[in-house]
Amino acid sequence: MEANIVTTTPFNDQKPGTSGLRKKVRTFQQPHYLENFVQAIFDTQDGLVGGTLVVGGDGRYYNREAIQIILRMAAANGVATALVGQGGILSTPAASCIIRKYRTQGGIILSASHNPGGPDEDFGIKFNIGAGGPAPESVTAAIYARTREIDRYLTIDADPIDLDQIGAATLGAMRVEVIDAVADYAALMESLFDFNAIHQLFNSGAFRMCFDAMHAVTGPYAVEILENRLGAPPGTVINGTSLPDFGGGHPDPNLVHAHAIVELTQGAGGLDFAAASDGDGDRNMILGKGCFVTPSDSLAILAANAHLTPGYSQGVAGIARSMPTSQAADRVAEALGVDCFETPTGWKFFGNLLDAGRITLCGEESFGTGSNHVREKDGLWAVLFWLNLLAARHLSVAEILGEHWVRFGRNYYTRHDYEGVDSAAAEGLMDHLHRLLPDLPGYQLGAYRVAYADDFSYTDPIDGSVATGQGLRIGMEGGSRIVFRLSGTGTAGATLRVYIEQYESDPARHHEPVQEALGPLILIARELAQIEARTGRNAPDVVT
Ligand code: VG1
Ligand code: CO
Repeated sequence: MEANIVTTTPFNDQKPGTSGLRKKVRTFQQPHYLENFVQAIFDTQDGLVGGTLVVGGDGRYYNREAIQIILRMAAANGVATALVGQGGILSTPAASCIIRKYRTQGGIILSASHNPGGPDEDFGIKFNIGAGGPAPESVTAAIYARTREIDRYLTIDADPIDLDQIGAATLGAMRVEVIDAVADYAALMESLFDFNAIHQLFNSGAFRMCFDAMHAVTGPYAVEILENRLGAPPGTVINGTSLPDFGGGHPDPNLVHAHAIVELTQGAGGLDFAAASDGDGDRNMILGKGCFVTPSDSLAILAANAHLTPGYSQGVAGIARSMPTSQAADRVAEALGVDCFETPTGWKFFGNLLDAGRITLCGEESFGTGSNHVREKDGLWAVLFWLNLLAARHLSVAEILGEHWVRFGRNYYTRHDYEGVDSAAAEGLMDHLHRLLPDLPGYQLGAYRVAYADDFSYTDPIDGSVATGQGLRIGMEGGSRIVFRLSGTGTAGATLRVYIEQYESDPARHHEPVQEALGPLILIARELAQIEARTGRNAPDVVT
């Protein structure tokens, strides 16, 4: 079948952010908008011609339409085979799993992750490379450069593929295989964790949990793994039906947006364990009875206990965390005698370290944890890891957490987000801080003396690539830190993220309310950045 060559002109706003291109649905629905970006992928990723491409998304509004457009374009561009998740669904970690397992040349994942969905909300697209992970900056830069000069794209005339029936079909000269979206991922999880021990934990009758899929992509994965394979009681997974608008909510597993399960763990009758995942299934929130495990602590705890699980019985080769993530993992790495890497925000920066075998586990403060099993962060994986630990150690979540702090000290940690801030005001605030940086070292801020202040840049230890402008760090003597950055995943205005951390070695002081323990540093951050004067906000929108 002949490809149609469609004339187009560039859009000037197709630069991928922290995790792909995210825009309002209506932006993507403009004529040629999605097509231009997709063609830029095909024009720059030669391996796809004659190769295999994985396609799937988080099921949000416009997912199915986008997949049909992408499949027709893939056929026109000479892709030999497309593997598509049934119903157009693939969680982000499942997509990574499938790209790797079938040794494909890459994948296109349709998701705006934790951002709301629906006709007036967000959509997103990103390209993952053959190793299974998000495209590194060199690739996203090439795709972006291509979008700036694109003048045509290729497609074919063809009827839509039936995405709901598992099986093979042809589209032009391309083979399309609609595959089970869950099976390969579930098999991978079964190979990593002690499913018998977790099964027994559920059977004991003394353990009650809840998993909130937030009406997003993890519903079918969680039902299959937790309820069908591990024997958790039916109803353990709540909000398990994927909906195109996520039921109108923010599919963001944090203390604010997943508040319902926080309440389920409170009080005398509280659940022993609760967890949630986000829109595309790569984030996780971990709760125990009356307690919340910060993602930074979770990474450190998984690393310290990894040897108790079958998949990581050899221990960890190294750990990496994104720069704003607390330094709790660094202490574990030191105790284990392995390297700990500090990378810029975004999972794409972990790929080379994982591929090179330099790290086994990695994580971000933004509810992201993962390992070398795929090349994305993985929500359900983290939940299963915790369940494996609970089953192996016969301790509660709070006991594991408390014991970890006694052994390693506690890194008190919080993130304050100011959302929908005027972009110029946010840039002005960052410029202002930038100008302060050179004078800060040695300066006394309240009870803290500044040890260093810089604009974080990172040189990849494997390929030497350099990423600059990755956030402003102000480090105090003794290890406390304040970090400022602007979000790279939003679709309207700017989001200012302020990350605050303080180390406490004394176990007698490990149980203070977090916002109080960090109160003085929070105040310093607000004043230093002139947040209220510059943004008009006297409090953050989201505190995690
Ligand atoms: C946020 C998080 C970052 C994460 C990214 C993608 O980015 O801070 O840690 O990697 O989202 O996660 P930003 O630039 O908004 O701070 V997801 O689950 O949205 O793909
Ligand atoms: Co996500």
